[in-house]
Amino acid sequence: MKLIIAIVQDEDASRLVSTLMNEGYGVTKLATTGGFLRAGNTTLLVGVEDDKVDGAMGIIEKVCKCRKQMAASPAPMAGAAGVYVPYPIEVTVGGATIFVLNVENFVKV
Ligand code: 2BA
Repeated sequence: MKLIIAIVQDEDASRLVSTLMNEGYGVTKLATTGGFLRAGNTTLLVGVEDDKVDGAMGIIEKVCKCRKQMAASPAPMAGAAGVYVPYPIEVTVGGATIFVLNVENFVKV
């Protein structure tokens, strides 16, 4: 068994959960925050049998879109007067950041 941890954009989360559930996957949805943008995103936990991993990954790939977002620079440039001024940068977020972990034990009591 595997545990898929998928970090996705909030805009894709609802459709992704519905699609996974409709296809018979169990899903837990967590409200999370990205460290770089400090903006909300969604993390899904999906426990799956080994032969279902590809199916789940295919759904995640199909549903989750890349989007461009503007962000303040993490390390501001020095301004002319010696004041640090953050400058905007464009980042491409998504489709999804996915980790697939081996599950040692799965118990429901
Ligand atoms: P954030 O950390 O808010 O990052 C949002 C987007 O900002 C990233 O999109 C990437 O395009 C950009 N970015 C992140 N760190 C950067 C940096 N040091 N310099 C320049 N640009 C940077 P994604 O790569 O699609 O990541 C989306 C979200 O997935 C991340 O949100 C974070 O919550 C999660 N994530 C990504 N990689 C991760 C990792 N290795 N471990 C844990 N979570 C991760």
